Amino acid sequence: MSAQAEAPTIDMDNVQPEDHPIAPFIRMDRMPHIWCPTCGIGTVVKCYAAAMEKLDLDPKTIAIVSGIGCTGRVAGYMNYDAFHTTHGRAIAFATGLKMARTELNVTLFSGDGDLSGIGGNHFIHAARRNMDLLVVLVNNFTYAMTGGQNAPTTPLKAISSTMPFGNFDQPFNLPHLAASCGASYVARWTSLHIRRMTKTFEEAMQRKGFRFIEVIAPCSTLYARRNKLGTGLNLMQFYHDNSEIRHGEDTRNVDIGFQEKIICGKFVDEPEKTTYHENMHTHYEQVLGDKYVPMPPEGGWRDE
Ligand SMILES: Cc1ncc(C[n+]2csc(CCOP(=O)(O)OP(=O)(O)O)c2C)c(N)n1
Ligand code: SF4
Ligand SMILES: [Mg+2]
Repeated sequence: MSAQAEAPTIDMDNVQPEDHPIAPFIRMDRMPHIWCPTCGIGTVVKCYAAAMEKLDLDPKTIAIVSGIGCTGRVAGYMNYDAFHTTHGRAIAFATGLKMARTELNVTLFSGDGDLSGIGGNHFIHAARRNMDLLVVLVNNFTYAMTGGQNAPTTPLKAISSTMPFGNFDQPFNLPHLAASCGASYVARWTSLHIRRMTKTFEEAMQRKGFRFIEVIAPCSTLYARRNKLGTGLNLMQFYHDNSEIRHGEDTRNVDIGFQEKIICGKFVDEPEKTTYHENMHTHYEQVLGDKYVPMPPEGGWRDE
């Protein structure tokens, strides 16, 4: 027998969708999904599922929340308790869920428009409170689902359906927005960084507080085509050639310019930073002493 184990052979003629390694994490009855070929949103789902496979957490302790948009569809495809909420209200909904069911590990997936446009106010306050939520924002530089309008993330000079002569409206630097408001974990990857993104999801799931992960994944159909950036493969090549990993970089330096270098990495990681719930309990214990009855009780409401 050779020292190296033989690789299992796959009978390609009889492979079923259910044989895919991430199938247990996906609602396979909802396939095919709505996303365009080469869209990066599916890659984000794949990386999250791969992280969940490694973590092997009790599915009953997981909840997924999304707003509205192409990215907002993620909640409907994940095989967990999931909530497809209204446009811009994913963080507000997730905050309420976490307040009532503290034992849940709540992950949000939503778009740049949903979370930083109409939902921007909820974003800054949840980060300020270090609310215990994992927020995955797919930044495709546009309002994709509604036709490629200018978003608060559209790079200067980029063309959108509402800025046909190029954008002059200063975009957000989202990692800096999150970090400056108080998020305890901030990272950015592109949809090319499959392994790093998966590891970041794995790590962030085990942290507490407001954890913000931005994934750059330009909409190939509306943003890339309109800006003549080529196919999905060209976008991957661009990320390959123009991403620079700078862990711990000051978030003031991670702005994104049109077709300019994309700074990626883990920028903030403060595992000891206290969360909203911890601050609340500490405060009431101090001011009320024995009279304080934590609600919900420690460990949450869950009954087996
Ligand atoms: C209150 C409200 N306003 C507007 C809309 C229309 N709408 C649906 S999705 C969307 C934009 C979504 O953009 P983004 O969050 O970036 O998601 P993407 O489609 O780019 O993934 C808008 C404006 C809506 N559904 N509800
Ligand atoms: S329109 Fe853009 S963001 Fe939406 S699925 Fe297609 S490529 Fe993805
Ligand atoms: Mg978008």
